[in-house]
Amino acid sequence: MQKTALFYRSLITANQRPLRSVSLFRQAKFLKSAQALPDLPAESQREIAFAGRSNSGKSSVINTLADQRQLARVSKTPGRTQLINFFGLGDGRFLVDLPGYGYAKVPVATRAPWGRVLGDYLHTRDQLAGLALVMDVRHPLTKLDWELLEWFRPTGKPVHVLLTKADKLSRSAALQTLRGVRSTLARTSPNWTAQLFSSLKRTGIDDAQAVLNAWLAADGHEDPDLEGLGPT
Ligand SMILES: Nc1nc2c(ncn2[C@@H]2O[C@H](COP(=O)(O)OP(=O)(O)OP(=O)(O)O)[C@@H](O)[C@H]2O)c(=O)[nH]1
Ligand SMILES: [Mg+2]
Repeated sequence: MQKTALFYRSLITANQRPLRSVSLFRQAKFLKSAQALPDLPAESQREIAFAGRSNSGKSSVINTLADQRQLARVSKTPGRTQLINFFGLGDGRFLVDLPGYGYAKVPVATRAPWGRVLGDYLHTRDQLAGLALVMDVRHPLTKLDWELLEWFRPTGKPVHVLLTKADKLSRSAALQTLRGVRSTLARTSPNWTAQLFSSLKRTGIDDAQAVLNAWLAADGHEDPDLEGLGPT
């Protein structure tokens, strides 16, 4: 009798337990690469874009969040991601891997149109819920990062800075950088936040997913699947 009661209680607990945020990102599947704004998928209802300098680690962040090794293409050669790559999470939600900026060896003729497409995407894409801005923790807030932030600011949408490759610094140096970046961002906009991340060491995943999940919950309503997943 007692065993039966325990069995039913375990069922209820399992039902009430919120889905781990990780399950949403694990569903990521490549949908398409877009070269221009008309190519953007119309079926997207809500998406998060990953921007940042070339080689900062954007594609690696997406792979780490999705817990998949080769979802987004990672390379030692800067400028690898050259198209706007869409990864579906189901239910009209997407992660978007953007081409990196600041890679000087890309010929200007190639860079200029990309600048335009990216700029227009960031300004006009209604479905874009927020921007995950990836920076190498050793080189945060470069001039080009500020140009992007200033470009994005008029949208009023949130920005979450992922200071990645945190494994390259000692813990105390990384934390010192984080404190500096946070206070600089807070002086500029109340909805710009930052955290440490490492794709190599798989650190910062829970914090990043909590922020991104909240953005993906449609229209600011709490997604019932994601309840209780506040920042850790
Ligand atoms: N040590 C360390 N290396 C990393 C980390 N994340 C990425 N890298 C390395 O940094 C390089 C660039 O990573 P990508 O993820 O391809 O960077 P990206 O920003 O997508 O680059 P582009 O698409 O060229 O703009 C690769 O050699 C990765 O293995 C990290 O957290 N720690
Ligand atoms: Mg990339």
